Amino acid sequence: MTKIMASYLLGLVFLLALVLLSTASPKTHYHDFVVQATPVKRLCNTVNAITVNGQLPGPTLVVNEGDGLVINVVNRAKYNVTIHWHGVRQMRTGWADGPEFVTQCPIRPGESYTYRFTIQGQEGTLWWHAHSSWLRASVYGALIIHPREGTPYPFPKPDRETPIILGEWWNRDPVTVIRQATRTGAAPNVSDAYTINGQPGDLYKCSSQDTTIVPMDVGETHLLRVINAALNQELFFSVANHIFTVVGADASYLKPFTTNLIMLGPGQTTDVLISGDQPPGRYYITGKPYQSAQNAAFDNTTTTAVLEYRSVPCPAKGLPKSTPVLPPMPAFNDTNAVTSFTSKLRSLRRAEVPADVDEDLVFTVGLGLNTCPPNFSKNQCQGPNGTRFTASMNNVSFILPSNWSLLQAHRYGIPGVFTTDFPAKPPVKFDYTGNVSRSLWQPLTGTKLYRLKYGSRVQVVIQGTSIVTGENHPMHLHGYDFYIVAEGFGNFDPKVDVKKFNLVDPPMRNTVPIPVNGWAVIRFVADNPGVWIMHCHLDVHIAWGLAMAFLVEDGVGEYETLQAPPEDLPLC
Ligand SMILES: *[C@@H]1O[C@H](CO)[C@@H](O)[C@H](O)[C@H]1NC(C)=O
Ligand SMILES: *[C@@H]1O[C@H](CO)[C@@H](O)[C@H](O)[C@H]1NC(C)=O
Ligand SMILES: *[C@@H]1O[C@H](CO)[C@@H](O)[C@H](O)[C@H]1NC(C)=O
Ligand SMILES: *[C@@H]1O[C@H](CO)[C@@H](O)[C@H](O)[C@H]1NC(C)=O
Ligand SMILES: *[C@@H]1O[C@H](CO)[C@@H](O)[C@H](O)[C@H]1NC(C)=O
Ligand SMILES: *[C@@H]1O[C@H](CO)[C@@H](O)[C@H](O)[C@H]1NC(C)=O
Ligand SMILES: *[C@@H]1O[C@H](CO)[C@@H](O)[C@H](O)[C@H]1NC(C)=O
Ligand SMILES: *[C@@H]1O[C@H](CO)[C@@H](O)[C@H](O)[C@H]1NC(C)=O
Ligand SMILES: [Cu+2]
Repeated sequence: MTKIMASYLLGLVFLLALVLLSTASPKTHYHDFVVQATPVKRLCNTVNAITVNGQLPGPTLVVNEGDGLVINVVNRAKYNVTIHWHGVRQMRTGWADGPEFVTQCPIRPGESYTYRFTIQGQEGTLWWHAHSSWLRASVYGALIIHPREGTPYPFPKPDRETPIILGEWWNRDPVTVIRQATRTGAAPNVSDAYTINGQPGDLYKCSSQDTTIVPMDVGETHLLRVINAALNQELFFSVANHIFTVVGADASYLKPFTTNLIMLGPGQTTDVLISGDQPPGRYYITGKPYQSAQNAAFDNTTTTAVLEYRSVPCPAKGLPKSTPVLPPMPAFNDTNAVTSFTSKLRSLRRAEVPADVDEDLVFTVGLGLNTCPPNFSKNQCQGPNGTRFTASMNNVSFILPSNWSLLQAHRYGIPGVFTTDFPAKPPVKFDYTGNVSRSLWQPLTGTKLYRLKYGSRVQVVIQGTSIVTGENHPMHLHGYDFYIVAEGFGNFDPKVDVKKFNLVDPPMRNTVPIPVNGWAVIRFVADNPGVWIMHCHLDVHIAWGLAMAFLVEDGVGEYETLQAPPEDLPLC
């Protein structure tokens, strides 16, 4: 009797455990991030780089959709720092978004701040990085979001998954590099290398011993989660002899398609499947620049890792491993290759694009030149012909506040920190991508926000300009994913181009590379109250002012209202 009872009970417990497992409730992940100076050796030099927990790249965060994150950031470095969780929607938790002087004041040396947020409705690959000066050159890592337990991927489960983080390396403290540029008004020094998972690879000096090796088995399917964490460079990415099946970008699923080349702007991620269908061997994984600006200096090098089949026999003792195969790569300025890739992106599912819009905005994005101010010396004006570089959106070069963050100023009603008169349309209409008169090259400066009512349906035509030079700008919006409903070259023409809008299955992203001398149209619903910066993700352009911010008002009730600020939120 008791025996039967016991086995019955055991069965019940087993059943209960099964039920609990299959409906695993969201977890909360706790992490400590210690920001600290760490000696890092690359390219025959040792640099005291700022890292998280002494790692480069920093720790990979792995969560399931629906999970919470609590990350205590302790600043043991000599610089102010903040951390941004790139692409995380931060619904009502703007206090955890991270851009310095936008949603928080910096975490000063010796201080700490705990970021608390939840991942809701996003699956795939995102990442995190410092959002203060140029610290993100070495303060970055992957954020991987699996579906909820028991929920499959919308593609066959890969046998293996590897984050591939493309980075950019200077043989100097990158903060010194941008400070020098800010002082001189010239373009900052270009980097010394690109990296894959922190390593430059075989084509650079003193690097081949530490080249990143990505293992592969014959017959397996391998999910590469590719992230462009470079500061200032859009990058082509390919793997010799292996075709990609693209399945996601910026933590949104895509209709699968095949290609042997992808391009990522800084800030973007792309998930691709590759198959172990090649003769067992060693194949280069490569990242190299896509450079669309004319006559601009850039780091023209190629980073490599090695895809290595595990069945490749080890070479006899003392012999080197075989030289991997290099994939063919496009020219640095092959814009056609970029267009060919981006035009294939389609949301996997039918998109919920707003059919009508309440806000019909047009924002120009581009560079500019300031004439040398009278009180400046010659070495403060080392831009072209004795000018200083600048950049703007709708002719406003964005200045960050320094005594309050925008979100704190908004919350506490502090006057004098920002204005809400960011123009809805370019203040002057001109042939944006033509031969622009020099009288239009110098923008004004300001901390101007654009106010949005809660729930408003927003369309932004982001129009590139050819001022100084046309360039592909990877525009990133915080706090939102948006649909890219169309893009093209030249000046956006509503009469013609509206017909090209894809309102059925446009890709949803958080960063859109605006075609060089062209435009892109995005749509989103303003359902996340707070202050959200939109900026070019080339860090050199942020420093010049290529940014603006939206102020999204609260709606009605708790679920449409920004949460209260955390008690440990830093003050300026
Ligand atoms: C930038 O490059 C120039 C020329 O190579 C060099 O003299 C200067 O020290 C560099 N500056 C920084 C901050 O790396
Ligand atoms: C970049 O390097 C490649 C060789 O790797 C060369 O063919 C090309 O001309 C270079 N481009 C520039 C702009 O320096
Ligand atoms: C790319 O650059 C090369 C010079 O390196 C030039 O000959 C070619 O016209 C450029 N192509 C485009 C599309 O700009
Ligand atoms: C600088 O001046 C030279 C000579 O006058 C001119 O050819 C060039 O276009 C100027 N560059 C810029 C960016 O203004
Ligand atoms: C904040 O700084 C701005 C510009 O530096 C200044 O105009 C404003 O008065 C300051 N606000 C407060 C509250 O200190
Ligand atoms: C651009 O316009 C200026 C005058 O506004 C003219 O001097 C110059 O030749 C033009 N350049 C081109 C390439 O058409
Ligand atoms: C930007 O504003 C400045 C200052 O008012 C003006 O000189 C310039 O022509 C404007 N440029 C554009 C593109 O609107
Ligand atoms: C750090 O940020 C504070 C404002 O919070 C500012 O007063 C201070 O100058 C900054 N320090 C550095 C080194 O930038
Ligand atoms: Cu830019």
